[in-house]
Amino acid sequence: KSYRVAILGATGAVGQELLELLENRNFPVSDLRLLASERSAGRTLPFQGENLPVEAVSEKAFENADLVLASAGGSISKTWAPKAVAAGAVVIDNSSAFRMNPEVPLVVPEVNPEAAANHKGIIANPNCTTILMTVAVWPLHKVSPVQRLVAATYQSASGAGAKAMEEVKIQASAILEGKQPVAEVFPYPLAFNVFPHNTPLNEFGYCEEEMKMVNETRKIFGSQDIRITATCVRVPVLRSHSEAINLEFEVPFSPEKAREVLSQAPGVKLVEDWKANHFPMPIEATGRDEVLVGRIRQDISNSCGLELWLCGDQVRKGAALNAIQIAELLVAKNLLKGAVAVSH
Ligand code: 2RA
Repeated sequence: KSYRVAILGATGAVGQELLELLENRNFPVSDLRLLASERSAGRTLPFQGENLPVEAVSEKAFENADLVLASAGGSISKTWAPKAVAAGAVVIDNSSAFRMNPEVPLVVPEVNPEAAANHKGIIANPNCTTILMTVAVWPLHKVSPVQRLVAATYQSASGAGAKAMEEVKIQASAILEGKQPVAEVFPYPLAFNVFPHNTPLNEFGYCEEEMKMVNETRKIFGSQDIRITATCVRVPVLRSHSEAINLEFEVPFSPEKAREVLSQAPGVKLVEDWKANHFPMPIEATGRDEVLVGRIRQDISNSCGLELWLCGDQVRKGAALNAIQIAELLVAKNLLKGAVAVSH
């Protein structure tokens, strides 16, 4: 079987990664449409040795589509995802638009693949920080339920889009050349700087990015009583997020046991060279499918606490790869409506 696929937001950092992964993972595509804003229409992007045209999104574009991979922001998804579903497609949406909708499964294939079967046309891809963290924490949670989770994130510029990745390079060279202080030009100067994630704050002083980790993790784990707090920070790294995670269990969870569990966990690569003091670094996570986990150690302030450090490619496993893996799950379970049975 092969499928008619549309990528909504094809020219963005995640959209281009989706295109690359569809090709590299030999996803069974019979027809591919690249959709973006009017502004980007007319460009071409490479796929399977051809240069495919980027079209402006329209109702017509979803006709006969079996699968839509959307990564164009929440308002675009709110406008177009229901239309694509009405046209008979399944939409895997990378925006936050539908993630907390009880009708919409929020899926990390290594954690809750079974949730995908309940889709009613839309499946939501979790936020990148949530995906990376749940891939590493779920295997431990299955052994001993996590009571409390404290996350501190070190988020790459890619999370703010391709433009932000360019800006940090411009800022860095401006600083190195001694030009006008970047703080006078950019509201959130990132080169040689960090800043608390600048999404809107709630009445408790938590930003939306932090509340995504709290709320999405509870939905994915199916556990509303796990206590979670997060501090999300943007750092001058290009493409991979890092996270310091502190876990509290009901009973002690030894680092050795955690190491044994994580060394066999899907989507996880244990990176720990204690002698060389070498542990995951974002620059080593970039371009990889796995979440790199290391520096697993007893929390010395809490006998039931465990500390770990992780790095993961925000554009890949943090967004595009997770969405493609959900699509592969749908194909494997024949959950893609209207699949075109094309015999080769
Ligand atoms: C960020 N998680 O890194 C957001 C992007 N999806 O800002």
